[in-house]
Amino acid sequence: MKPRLNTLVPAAAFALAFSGVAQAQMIAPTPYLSFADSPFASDPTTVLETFEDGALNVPGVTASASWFASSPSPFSDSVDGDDGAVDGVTTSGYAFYSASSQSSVTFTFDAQVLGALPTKAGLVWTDVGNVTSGSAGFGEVTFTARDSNGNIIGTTGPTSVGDGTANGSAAEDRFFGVIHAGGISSITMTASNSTDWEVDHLQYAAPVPEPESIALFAIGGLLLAARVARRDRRHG
Ligand SMILES: [Ca+2]
Ligand SMILES: [Ca+2]
Ligand SMILES: [Ca+2]
Repeated sequence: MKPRLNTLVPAAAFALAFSGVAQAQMIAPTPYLSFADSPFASDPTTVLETFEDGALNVPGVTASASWFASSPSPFSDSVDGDDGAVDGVTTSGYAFYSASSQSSVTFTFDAQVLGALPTKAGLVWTDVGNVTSGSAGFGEVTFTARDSNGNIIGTTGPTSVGDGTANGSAAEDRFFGVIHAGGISSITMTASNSTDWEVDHLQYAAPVPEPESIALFAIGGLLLAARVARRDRRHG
């Protein structure tokens, strides 16, 4: 029997309308000295990568090539609190470094591993050193989030960042984030004038969907399809 395409299309339209209800909320850059400064700190499902074990290894996320966790050094610029003290000292922690070659970093989330795409995601910009234009130690960064189809759902910036020094410093550090109920497949930070910069505190939350909301969603789609099928029988 031929599938009744005309009954399936309205159900798909319903699903699209439903998922489109929630717009992405971009979180303006905010000062950040420890995880307590995160807008996601009060959400117990938030997963935090501090890079303090020298690797990106929290579940369900991969980074674009070449970036690596940089060891503590005078040029490493971790989130301040990662060494156990919010004291202005940032060089005894790990950050995630552009390898002197990358102007952009993308973190891609795996819905299979996480159970669902995250609905919250963010990271902290911590430093810029050498630049390709402008003044050393000052950068321009843009933060972008994408949905499950890879479409851009929001952009923050370009935002001016930096304090003029490649050495570790805390007051310049900024959190960038996004909230999107429909799911976030990736976040990207791009520096328009540098391949010598660092980020830290990648974080995301992928709450398990509530069973009743899934059931309601499915029932809604089925009811609509059934109504259209009845109408088709009457008019067909
Ligand atoms: Ca510190
Ligand atoms: Ca760190
Ligand atoms: Ca810094």
